[in-house]
Amino acid sequence: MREWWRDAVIYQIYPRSFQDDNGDGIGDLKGITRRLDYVASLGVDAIWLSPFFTSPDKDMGYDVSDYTSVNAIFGTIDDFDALMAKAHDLGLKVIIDQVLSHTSDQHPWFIESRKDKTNPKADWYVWADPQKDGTPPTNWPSVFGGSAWMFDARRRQYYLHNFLVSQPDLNFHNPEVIDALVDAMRFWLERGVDGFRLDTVNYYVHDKKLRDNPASNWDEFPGNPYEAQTHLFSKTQPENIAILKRIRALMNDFEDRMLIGEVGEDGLRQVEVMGQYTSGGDKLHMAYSFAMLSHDHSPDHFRNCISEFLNKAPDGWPCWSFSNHDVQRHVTRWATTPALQNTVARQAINMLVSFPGALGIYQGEELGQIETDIEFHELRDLGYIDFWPDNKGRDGCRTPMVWDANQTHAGFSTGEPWLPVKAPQIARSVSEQEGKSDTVLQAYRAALTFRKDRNELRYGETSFPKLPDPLLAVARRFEGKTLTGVFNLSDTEQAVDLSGGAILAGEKHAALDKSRLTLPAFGFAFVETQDEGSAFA
Ligand code: TEU
Ligand code: CA
Repeated sequence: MREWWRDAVIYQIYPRSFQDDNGDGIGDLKGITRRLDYVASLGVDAIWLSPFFTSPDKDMGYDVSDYTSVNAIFGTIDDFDALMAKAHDLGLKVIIDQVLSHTSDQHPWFIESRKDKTNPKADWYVWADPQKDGTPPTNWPSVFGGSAWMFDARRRQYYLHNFLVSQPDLNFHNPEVIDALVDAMRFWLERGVDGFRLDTVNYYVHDKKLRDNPASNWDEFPGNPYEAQTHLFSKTQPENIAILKRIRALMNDFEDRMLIGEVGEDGLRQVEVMGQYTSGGDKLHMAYSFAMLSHDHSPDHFRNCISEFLNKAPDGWPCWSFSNHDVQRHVTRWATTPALQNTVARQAINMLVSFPGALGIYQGEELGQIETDIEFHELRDLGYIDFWPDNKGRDGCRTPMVWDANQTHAGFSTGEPWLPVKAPQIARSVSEQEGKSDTVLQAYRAALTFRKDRNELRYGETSFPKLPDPLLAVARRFEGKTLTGVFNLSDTEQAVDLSGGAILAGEKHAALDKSRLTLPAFGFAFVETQDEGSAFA
């Protein structure tokens, strides 16, 4: 039998915003446990929990100050065990986030490391002397803007932080660091977690020689900006492979566990690194793609993301998703008018289930949730504060789940929620959709059931019959049958002629008259054909 993760649908839970149980306005583990029946009812296979570890929450848990304890605002380790037991009872696998690339500056390791140059943890982080003129050791940029180096007055050295200043990077050239991280991971494996999502897995190792990244005018790589990306010295170094193998060996000591690495790279470099990290069966099981988190909603884009991966990494494995806690919600990104938001949401899940590999769903997208407008006084995510208001940070996709439109704060909390619960979001509550046909929630359940029922979508070989823009066709062929998803990625009606013998299957937002398939704005349909037959005339 095929491993469980290969075609798993993974539901991402952002603990702060899922369900508050004790009324302090912040979601918690008990709250999640309470809502797991709902999660299972969607037909997903696994949950991925964003970090719930002890943390000062400068980056909302992605700045860990103790890898093996539960942040008191989320509950206790007993609450976690109870959550996992309930999830397993419901047949849900539990994947937890591991933020290994950096710690919080409040982690005891860093507090010790920064004391002087000789303490036992002195080399656990990436310390380097200033250049002669006092400037940072390299030109490496932080993802959140500015230099990736911060000067520390006490050591009179710079330390590396690829993200916030309060997220110092661990030194993966030091074997003691890797041992300590492996121990922390073993702790959770022994507790029974089914897998890890490895945060920023391509940032673990930096260039030991501290060479500058090439200039951003790409002069060295004429005509090919993607080529230039391979020469960044701040991330994705060759030594990373050995570390992934070490972590994989740990996983192999346990049964049926899985590693999914978050690979954030630009352009074609994305599929290349995803392939490198998942091929060979001795590194990551799969890689979480950033490619479809973008504004690009063109047929070419989706076709390229997938076919590039299949071509470049035939034995690698992808996980696709459209939304997560770092990006604007896809309905907001892709709907051309508010009236089409639900239509886009319905099309999106049907498109997602047509893709080969594992799939990720971000809490609330099954409601067709849209980005929340955030005012400055409501801002909590400080990552992009230097860019306000051009970049309003990531709070707009992190506002609480809306359960019941008739309860205070839509049933998320009896207290004041840490991020606002606003009317446009409340209108999409579970209570407004549950039990009704013609809702986004119903479309999600139907699409996930369809994927479970149809081996073509789970195991089928993938090809992309060429249709004129703005139509996308994704064909999945298995044991003599082909299911072809057809998607109109525009807000104007499109039509296509089906071949003789083609029939429609599953949900649709389209009309068939004789052989003519008409797809309204953001419409879709699945076409079933036998043998080698093409779906289109
Ligand atoms: O996000 C990683 C992230 O933001 C980068 O991968 C970035 O988008 C990319 O490299 C651009 O090229 C993860 C978490 O999901 C996020 O919430 C955290 O803030 C971040 O790591 C730091 O831990
Ligand atoms: Ca709480």
